[in-house]
Amino acid sequence: MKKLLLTTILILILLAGCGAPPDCICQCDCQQVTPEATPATPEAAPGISQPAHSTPEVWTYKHMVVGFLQTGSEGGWRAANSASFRDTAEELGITLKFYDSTGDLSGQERGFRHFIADEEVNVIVLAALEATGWEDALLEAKAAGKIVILEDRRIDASEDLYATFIGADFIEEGRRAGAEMCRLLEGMERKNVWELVGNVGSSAARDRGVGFREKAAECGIEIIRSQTANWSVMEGKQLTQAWLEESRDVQGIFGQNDEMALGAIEALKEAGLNPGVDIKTVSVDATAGAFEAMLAGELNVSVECNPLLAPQVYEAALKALNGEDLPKWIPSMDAVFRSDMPNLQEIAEDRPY
Ligand code: GYE
Repeated sequence: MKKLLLTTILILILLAGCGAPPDCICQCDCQQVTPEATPATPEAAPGISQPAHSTPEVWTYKHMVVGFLQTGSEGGWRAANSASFRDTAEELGITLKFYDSTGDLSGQERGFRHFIADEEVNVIVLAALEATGWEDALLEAKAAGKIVILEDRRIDASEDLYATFIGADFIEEGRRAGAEMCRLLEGMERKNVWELVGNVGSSAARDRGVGFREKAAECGIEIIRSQTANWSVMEGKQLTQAWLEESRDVQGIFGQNDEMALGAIEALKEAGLNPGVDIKTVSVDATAGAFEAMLAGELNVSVECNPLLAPQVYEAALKALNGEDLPKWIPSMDAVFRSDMPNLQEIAEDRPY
């Protein structure tokens, strides 16, 4: 208890002094983790890792110590996702060790191995920055008896290396965005579309692109520009400005997330164009910023990707700790929102993010 108090005070001083990343603030049982701090390596018994205290007959949320590897803090969706894990852990009395990967893949892999070595941790939750290269780390986690759950982003690894994936069908999201763009460009002679892509290598960026192209091909859409803007407003704006300098022969812009589409909208307005009218705009996430732009008529459609995944993740983790088999995919619930929906204002007011 005295050690915990000292650690908490120390972290608070550090946070106050050095402007630590804003992504993890100490709240009960939520500890900021850095890979440098190497924990003592335990004798990992076969099966589930032995926490400091003995293994309970029946696991409850109070026994759960979750090592969570977040991608970083790249916008509204990510902030809502991080808050979902912190707030739900607090509600359920789960100990959450939060690792902010700050967009750095090698740091995320180090953080993952940090949690494998941490004897207290019995569940590792991963939002993978990139889809490939996780087999070895997953094998090590399995050997150490850790339950591994993927949230938000899929990875290219054999399903028996993790308990389950909880998140959206990104290909389906891409199809929905494509179908909406087809509807918006219906009857138009030219259907040139620019695509603002998420971070290269992520399943979200790869799969949304696949789904969008599937639908685009059905209605004669030409994707004449496609490049990463790393999920960011600024890069979305800069890329659109650069493309506008080359040509204005574009009828639609697809932002693989709200932030990049909002950046494109700013660029269109500064170029004297009318986003949502002259050029149709479609995005994915449906965060508060997207609703604002839809209510202003500048964004035509946002395909929802629900960030509030923590309750499903913790529920699945508890089942896994108690030896229950889980389906390999637990889908999140999503919808599609359009600027011409009559009750859009009401919906926007009720949204938690
Ligand atoms: O669309 C984007 C975030 O993985 C679903 O990552 C997530 C994506 C989301 O940066 O806004």
